[in-house]
Amino acid sequence: MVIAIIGVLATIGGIGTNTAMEKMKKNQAQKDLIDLQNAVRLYYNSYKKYPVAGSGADVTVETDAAFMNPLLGADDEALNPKGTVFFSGQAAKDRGGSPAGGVAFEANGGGALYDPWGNLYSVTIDTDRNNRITKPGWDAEATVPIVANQPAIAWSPGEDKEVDETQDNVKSWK
Ligand SMILES: [Ca+2]
Ligand SMILES: [Ca+2]
Repeated sequence: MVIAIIGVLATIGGIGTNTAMEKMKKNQAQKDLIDLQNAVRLYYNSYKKYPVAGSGADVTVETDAAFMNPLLGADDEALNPKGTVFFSGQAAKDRGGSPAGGVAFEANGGGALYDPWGNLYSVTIDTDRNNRITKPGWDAEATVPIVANQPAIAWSPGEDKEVDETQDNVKSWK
């Protein structure tokens, strides 16, 4: 009887911990998204351009090392000659051999940024500079399809790693 009760309590405790853990991960992802947005804004203020090349329309990239290096202040003569740190992320943790929850730092001080579930974030940047960014197609509940007056928007596909399964996606906009 006592063992059975302990078992039940342990199960309830386990569920509670998982929910709290998941909430912490969502909060971390939300913070990363806002920090990314701010990093792009600070970069623009510093260099009067965006760290990605425009192509006539807004550009969407993932937070791989190529995109993150100039924001992290990694050695990059072309895109960040001042070496300014625009995004200061924590180091990624090792989740079963894959990085998650931070920057997988490389020797040059740069590296890819992973969300708490091991995905790269996606970022759309206002490279056509019209102060409007179209929300991604998966955000079907959006009544207003445009984000105005932001240099960038960003999102994560969430725990299920599927952007088309939207219920757990995390996004920088309302
Ligand atoms: Ca735009
Ligand atoms: Ca998802």
